[in-house]
Amino acid sequence: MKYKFIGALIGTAVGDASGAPLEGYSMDEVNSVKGRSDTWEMISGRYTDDTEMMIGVAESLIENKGFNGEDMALRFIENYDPGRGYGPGSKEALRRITEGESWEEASKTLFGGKGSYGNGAAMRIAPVGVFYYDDADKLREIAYTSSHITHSHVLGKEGAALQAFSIALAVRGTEKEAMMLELKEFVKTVVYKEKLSKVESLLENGTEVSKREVISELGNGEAAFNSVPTAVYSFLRAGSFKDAIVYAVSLGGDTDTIGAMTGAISGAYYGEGGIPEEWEKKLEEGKKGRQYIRWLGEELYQVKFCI
Ligand code: F2R
Ligand code: MG
Ligand code: MG
Repeated sequence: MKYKFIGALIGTAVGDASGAPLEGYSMDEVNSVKGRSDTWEMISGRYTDDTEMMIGVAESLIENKGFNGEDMALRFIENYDPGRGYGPGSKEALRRITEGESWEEASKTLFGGKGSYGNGAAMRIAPVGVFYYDDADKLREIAYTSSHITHSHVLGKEGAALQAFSIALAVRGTEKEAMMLELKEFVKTVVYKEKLSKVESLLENGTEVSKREVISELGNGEAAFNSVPTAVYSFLRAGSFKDAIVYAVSLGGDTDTIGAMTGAISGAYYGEGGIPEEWEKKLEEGKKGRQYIRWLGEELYQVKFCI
């Protein structure tokens, strides 16, 4: 179980770093840069906003032994490094909180008052998925409220909850074949129900499915509903952590984020031992690098089971 907690966090960072140099590339551009999928390696170990925000979520859950919105928002602000490539909505929400707005209010005014449905809440959710893996209602509540710091649109929050619940099922060791049914029962919005039905049909068609069809049916963009189902599909169709990440990144588009989310689910499912050692070792070191992320996974496990 401990290695599943660590796996989800390190998996986020490895998936993020694997996709980061290719973010925004089309599928054809990715494949011309990376070549044959069986020879893929990580180009760089530098992570982006996806992992930096995930670190903030983990730090806050550990320190508070559960969710504390004000503290989590402060962690995001303390860790914020613009060089990691943040989405404009998240940047604006954090700026507003820095200037004194409450974490409950700051995200509500974004995008003409509709709030963000970007994937920025889902990409950072791994610590919530592992910490609340055994309680689906609590997991949904904390996924929604932690998302709200930057993402107040229901589709942004629901994307984060779907991603967190996928991670929870992976922690529980649910058979892949049984996951689809659980996920379809879990989601509440029509948009995600329809996307999960598409995931199911694509899986039924097995290896016949082209990447172009996957991109057209599920998406590969920055909206949560165009990337969380794609990560779930990338995990479910693959037989290993490595295959899942290589496939997710090969679709192009929001490669770091689809990589991070696929890595979180796969890391929780296979455990840290399923992550290629050379990929994990390539992750950046430094103050909040590889060793620190591993430590956060261990601490989350300690807080969950040993305190
Ligand atoms: N920002 C980036 N990548 C671009 C820069 C990378 C470059 N390499 C660099 O280093 O500078 N990546 C990160 O952003 C994505 C997560 O975004 P988040 O946090 O959800 O931000 P935001 O702005 O809230 O949402 C993203 C976009 O979605 C559209 N959108 C969201 N809500 C909308 C609404 N209600 N109506 C219309 N559009 C909406 C907008 O286009 C948002 O900008 C990740 O990829 C992460 O890696
Ligand atoms: Mg990113
Ligand atoms: Mg991204």
